[in-house]
Amino acid sequence: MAAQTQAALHYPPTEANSSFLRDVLAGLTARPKRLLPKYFYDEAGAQLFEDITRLPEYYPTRCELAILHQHAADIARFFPAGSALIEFGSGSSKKVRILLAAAPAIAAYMPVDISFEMLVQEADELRRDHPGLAVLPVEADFTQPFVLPAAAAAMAHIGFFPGSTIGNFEPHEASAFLRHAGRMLGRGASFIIGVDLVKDASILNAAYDDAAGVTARFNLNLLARINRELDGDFDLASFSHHAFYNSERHRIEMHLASKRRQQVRVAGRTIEMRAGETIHTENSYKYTLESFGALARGSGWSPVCVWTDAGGNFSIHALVFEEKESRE
Ligand code: AVJ
Repeated sequence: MAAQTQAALHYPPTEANSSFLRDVLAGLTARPKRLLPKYFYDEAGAQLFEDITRLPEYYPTRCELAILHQHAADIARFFPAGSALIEFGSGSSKKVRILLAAAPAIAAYMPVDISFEMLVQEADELRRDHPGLAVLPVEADFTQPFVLPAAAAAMAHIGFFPGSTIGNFEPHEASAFLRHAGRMLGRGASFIIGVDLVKDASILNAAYDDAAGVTARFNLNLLARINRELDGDFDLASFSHHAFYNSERHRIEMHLASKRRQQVRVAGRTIEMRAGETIHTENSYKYTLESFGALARGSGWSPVCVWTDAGGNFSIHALVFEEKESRE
């Protein structure tokens, strides 16, 4: 407790910084040790992720963009005139631009992201390119409850959650997220979701452990971020990137393994690490078309359409929210 108080004095309370501190200390004192993947995306991490999307081994972004380009008109049938599109974790607006070009009757676009700078910059560019569109950015962590802008309250809502970011949730968390999103978007709302598919382990392993070592740098940047923002002293050279497909659980796991027994200081605390002990930094769940459809149905949504790329590597699902009214 005393160490926490001291840390709070060292790192005065911006709200975002204090939840980062709390989550990091909880994760590094848990067994097994873990860190949350949402913290990968500081400025350096967001840039490294951009680099990942251009790697020859990292197929998801290319496959999803191919689906969006090929089926934009078909997907846009789910966007009624005058409706509002809400994107969860927008980052760069490259993907939504493909949909907006195919759906000129959309009235509002609400990107939800934790990075305020990114939101403001992308919003300015979108307003320039779509003068008739109301661009209403929401600075929020979409893994927590948040409020949509009142300006779009009367419009029909469509959710957009590309990138297979839903794969970062445990399946039960993904289900809870879908149900909450449905209640927020409202009965009759549609949801367009990108979902990476189960495939040969060698393809998955290569996508998360690339030859150029970019994914390793992306993973290690989480320790660098802790050093920068939480007064940590992680020696990055004494950790190695481990990524592998866990076929029983249908997920890629990423870990940072300590090469030796060592002590690390973070925000005034001492963390002990055994040689070979890992910090689990990410799960990226893979679904089949059937298993994702079942997850959606179990969360109040009806799957109505699904598109895949030519190689069957990646999928985009269209869901409609049809949860029965509760009688409580
Ligand atoms: C952005 C979460 C979908 O799981 O493929 C890429 C993140 N991690 N390489 C993914 C990631 C390592 C990515 N998501």
